[in-house]
Amino acid sequence: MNPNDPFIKIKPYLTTHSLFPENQEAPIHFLENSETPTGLTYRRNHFPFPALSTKSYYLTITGSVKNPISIPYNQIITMPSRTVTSVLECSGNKRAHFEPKVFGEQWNDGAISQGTWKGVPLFYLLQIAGIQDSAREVVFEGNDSGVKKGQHVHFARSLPLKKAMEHDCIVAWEHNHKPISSKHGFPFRLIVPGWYGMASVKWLKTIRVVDHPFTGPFQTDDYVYYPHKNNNEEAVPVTVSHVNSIIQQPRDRQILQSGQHEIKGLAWTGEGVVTFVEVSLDDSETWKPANLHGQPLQYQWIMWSYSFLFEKNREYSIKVRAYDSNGHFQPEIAFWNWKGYGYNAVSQIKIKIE
Ligand SMILES: Nc1nc2c(c(=O)[nH]1)N[C@H]1C(S)=C(S)[C@@H](COP(=O)(O)O)O[C@H]1N2
Ligand SMILES: [Mo]
Repeated sequence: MNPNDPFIKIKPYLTTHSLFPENQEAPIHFLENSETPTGLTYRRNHFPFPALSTKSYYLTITGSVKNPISIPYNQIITMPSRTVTSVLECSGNKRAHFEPKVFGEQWNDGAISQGTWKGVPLFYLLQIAGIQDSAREVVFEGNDSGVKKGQHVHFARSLPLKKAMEHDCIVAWEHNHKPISSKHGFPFRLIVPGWYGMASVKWLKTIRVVDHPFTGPFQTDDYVYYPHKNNNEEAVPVTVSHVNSIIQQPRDRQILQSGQHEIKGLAWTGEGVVTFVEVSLDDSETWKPANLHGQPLQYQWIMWSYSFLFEKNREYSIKVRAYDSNGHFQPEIAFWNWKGYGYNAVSQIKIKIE
């Protein structure tokens, strides 16, 4: 069998954690600098997939607004649009690396993908409905539902009004230049670039403006950093994605021949842009700058690489950390919280040279 034969397809797949609901990781070690193909985009779900059709689909905007409205699908997709290419990372990404370990989906490094989303800015829809002066937050309700802590609930999340009015928050109907696929939120999905994935509500059906803080279970129970093991004091909501990176090549515990090898991977951040990435081959004693491939762009990951001459009969630990334009960088030890969100410690692998 010739692996270069164009009729033999050799390609990466998703890694399955659960099927009902579906939770699968992207093959992050094999993703390119560009858009993640839809079929390789990670999947993170709390409930079974809803079955929806565009024929009678309306998006409702209600609550503390002057003109509550329901807008049909066909009308929404003719509205002024904005296109954003953005990383979407689950706040539980890399949870499996926490020490001490925490309960929850044991994501490794692949609960993240990059995609291009097209939709109408949320502020445009909110202006049509007319926000009342008492408004504080905007609640987004998905069409999927199930039982959570003994109660039947829909997946729902809120944004502070100020965040909701930012121009890059969109109600998308296209993903990677096609109608959003059924698993990723068809027909409408909120996209909040720069925030962890839970903010980007799939299968959006209702936008409700409220004059009080929203307290649904996915807002005040899940997606909260609880820094203490035995109590819920000093809780902070999960919002912006932390600066982070991954080493794609070599793979952890790989055995290589001596000589020059390229270390490469991706780096990203939620707010601002990645400014530089550095590599250490001596357990954090000295750090050398990696090459960044291209210009860092807001919301997008950037490829980095570093070439090194590896000596025979040795083991190497390779560490990588990214910095962003807001002065944030990956810490040696991640901020531990008992629900296991926002892991972004220095990326680290070990390799052996024969
Ligand atoms: N309606 C709805 N929206 C949702 C979710 C969900 O379960 N239901 N999961 C959230 C979480 S936690 C993440 S990380 C992303 C995952 O998006 P994806 O499956 O398209 O990658 O969607 C978010 N939006
Ligand atoms: Mo998530």
